[in-house]
Amino acid sequence: MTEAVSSPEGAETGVYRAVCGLCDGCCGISIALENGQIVQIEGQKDHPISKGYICPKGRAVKEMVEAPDRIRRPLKKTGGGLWQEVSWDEALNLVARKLEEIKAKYGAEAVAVHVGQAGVRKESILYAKRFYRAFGTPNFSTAGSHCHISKMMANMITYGELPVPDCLNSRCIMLWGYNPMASCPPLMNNINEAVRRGASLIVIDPKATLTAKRADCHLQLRPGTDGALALGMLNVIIKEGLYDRDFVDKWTIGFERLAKYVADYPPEKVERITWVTADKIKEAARLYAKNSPACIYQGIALELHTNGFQTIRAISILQAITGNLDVCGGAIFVPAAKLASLKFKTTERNAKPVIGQDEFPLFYKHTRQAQANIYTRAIFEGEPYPIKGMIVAGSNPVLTWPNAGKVKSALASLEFLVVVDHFMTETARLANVVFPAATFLGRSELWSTAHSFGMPKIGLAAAVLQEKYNMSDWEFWKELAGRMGYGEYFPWKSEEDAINFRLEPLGLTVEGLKREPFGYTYNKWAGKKYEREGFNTPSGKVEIYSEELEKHGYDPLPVYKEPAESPKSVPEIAGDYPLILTTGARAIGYVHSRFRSLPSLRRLSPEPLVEVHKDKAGELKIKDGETVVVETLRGSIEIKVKLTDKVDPRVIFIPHGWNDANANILTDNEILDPVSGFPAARALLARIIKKKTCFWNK
Ligand SMILES: Nc1nc2c(c(=O)[nH]1)N[C@H]1C(S)=C(S)[C@@H](COP(=O)(O)OP(=O)(O)OC[C@H]3O[C@@H](n4cnc5c(=O)[nH]c(N)nc54)[C@H](O)[C@@H]3O)O[C@H]1N2
Ligand SMILES: Nc1nc2c(c(=O)[nH]1)N[C@H]1C(S)=C(S)[C@@H](COP(=O)(O)OP(=O)(O)OC[C@H]3O[C@@H](n4cnc5c(=O)[nH]c(N)nc54)[C@H](O)[C@@H]3O)O[C@H]1N2
Ligand code: SF4
Ligand SMILES: [Mo]
Repeated sequence: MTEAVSSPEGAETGVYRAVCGLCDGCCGISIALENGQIVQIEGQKDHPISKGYICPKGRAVKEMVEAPDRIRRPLKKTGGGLWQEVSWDEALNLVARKLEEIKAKYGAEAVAVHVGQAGVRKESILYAKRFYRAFGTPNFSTAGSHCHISKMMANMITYGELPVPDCLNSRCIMLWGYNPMASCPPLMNNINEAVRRGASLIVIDPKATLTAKRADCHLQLRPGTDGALALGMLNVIIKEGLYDRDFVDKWTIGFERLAKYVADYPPEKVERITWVTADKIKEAARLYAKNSPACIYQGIALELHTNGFQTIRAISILQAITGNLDVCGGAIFVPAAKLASLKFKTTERNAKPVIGQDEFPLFYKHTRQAQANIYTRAIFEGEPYPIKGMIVAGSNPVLTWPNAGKVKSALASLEFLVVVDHFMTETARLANVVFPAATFLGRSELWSTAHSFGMPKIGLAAAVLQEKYNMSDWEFWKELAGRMGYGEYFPWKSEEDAINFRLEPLGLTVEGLKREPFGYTYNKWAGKKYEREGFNTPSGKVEIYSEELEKHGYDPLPVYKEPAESPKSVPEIAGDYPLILTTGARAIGYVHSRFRSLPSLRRLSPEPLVEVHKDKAGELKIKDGETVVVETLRGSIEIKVKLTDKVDPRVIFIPHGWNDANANILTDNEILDPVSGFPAARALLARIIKKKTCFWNK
């Protein structure tokens, strides 16, 4: 391919630089267009982070853009339940009218706006926020209801920052419930490089993944017992004096109380809880504590538990007391870019509480968002008041939210549902109106490597394609707002106009950023920020003991509680549901529920499979490839068996995002993490039943 340029500037033939928006990897891709059609895609070899790499999803971008099943026109459901193509104007006017009707009848709070994983960290979410504020509902939620925020809250409450692991300068890297080989391959490349340079690798994962096989130390624990494991490691580190005394004395509060608490978690006891041998626990604790600087990646597997928040606190404290905060090679506090806010203050505030505000006050305090996992309660029981309408943009709740059976019937029962997506998803099928969104190649937005790679850089991913029939999410929110009389809140003429406004405090412009294809370094990391400013907590120190938690009725120390569903917490249920189920470990070819219809990606993982240990399969008399029924207290799915020796015989693994075998039929939205409201997607009780075969099939 010839040299890529940064943006098409009206031309539709040429080679253009784009930034892949499908995961946090921010890979640089070169896209060759001929008359507006993609003819070739490849990684940019000169890109400083991705260095020419793109994963199978990046290579499938052409398939995604041109997918025959992509929606190209707004669709309206007719009285007979059939879909009718309508103009953008008609669809937007219809939605504006219906939303006004609901507002007049029940109040603005009866409409919830949800932006899913495809919209978070994108610029267009800022427009979605302006829309919900202008409309007057307090109920705005994001994928943060089940992703990232629990970790963010645990770190913020403990030391006022969400640090980023600085793996390239680290001597010991711990991947805790995190598998970047599938979830962020460019980051795995950096980790591999650090390991080549001599860093030790510790992996904490109930599965012997390929990443785990590369580790110096793999702790194959029982799902959901990470908190106990962290306490066991703290026990060893404190008992053996392997922590940083100066740091602890000067910069922490509550260490003595922690020491007393973890004294009750010796490795031998933790072995009985976690199934990891006491020797392995000691080995990992020593390896980590004696090889500073060391860093810990806190994966989503830690968040998706009923005890996830406190587990992450325990791990955060582990990295604090070993002196690894804000040091090169440790957990660094990366400065955020000072961009102008697109937030506007409304003069009228809706007096109704946000859904989840009373139950999860700290989640609300840290996000100002609704907790989407309990929308079903508002829809079915009118608690605390009814939700009657919803706009869902960039999410597929029927496949991704906990207790999906209930979610599906809740969404189906709404008076009005609007979905903005590329495809007719299982959620879109329930909608009254579906809008065809442009892909990330059809819009302009900022990207940053601050939160993923710890590099304080921002850059511009300029629109590369003109997707004739699809509006970008930005335009959708602006156009809808315009029709509802909120045009004044959307004064920017274009996405780039709004981005220019955002960039002003940095003295940057869209045009300027187009000349910085690898991003602009907006700040320098200086290290040990706390020595200059203290920690951003009420005490100015690392709050091992948190009065803020205590004030809200939560445990002030990072206590371990069994998962709500476990053989130890509910043995009476475990009698009938003896297996431990973990769902949703990432596959490299898919993003959650996306891409099942793209041939090159489908080939990589053609069907959903439940992974079962060979011995357990023998005991249950089930064979490889056999279709079985997996059941939990919520419901059951049919799914094919894959035999493996990579998991413990007591544990089974099911991927999420498949309509054919929806893992979230099995998950729960009743018992949630008490602090964050996160669901327990990674530790539930289940059973496998042999499918009854009709006698003539035998
Ligand atoms: N290809 C791809 N990449 C993605 C995504 C995607 O859908 N597809 N999604 C993106 C998003 S939104 C997120 S949040 C990230 C998540 O990315 P990661 O944080 O890497 O999460 P997973 O790969 O889902 O899970 C990591 C590991 O957790 C293990 N695990 C399961 N249960 C437990 C447990 O109880 N304890 C521990 N310690 N480990 C457990 C699994 O075996 C798995 O190997 O990925 C992002 N990147
Ligand atoms: N059982 C189980 N459930 C889980 C998880 C798990 O590990 N286990 N993980 C959870 C996590 S971490 C997350 S983040 C959530 C994610 O859950 P969701 O937020 O529902 O994410 P997706 O399934 O990726 O749905 C994104 C939708 O947006 C569409 N889309 C893609 N790009 C765009 C765009 O530019 N604009 C618009 N409007 N639409 C677009 C896609 O076609 C897709 O239908 O799932 C959660 N659910
Ligand atoms: S790793 Fe794949 S999905 Fe992630 S940014 Fe790179 S090409 Fe895109
Ligand atoms: Mo996520």
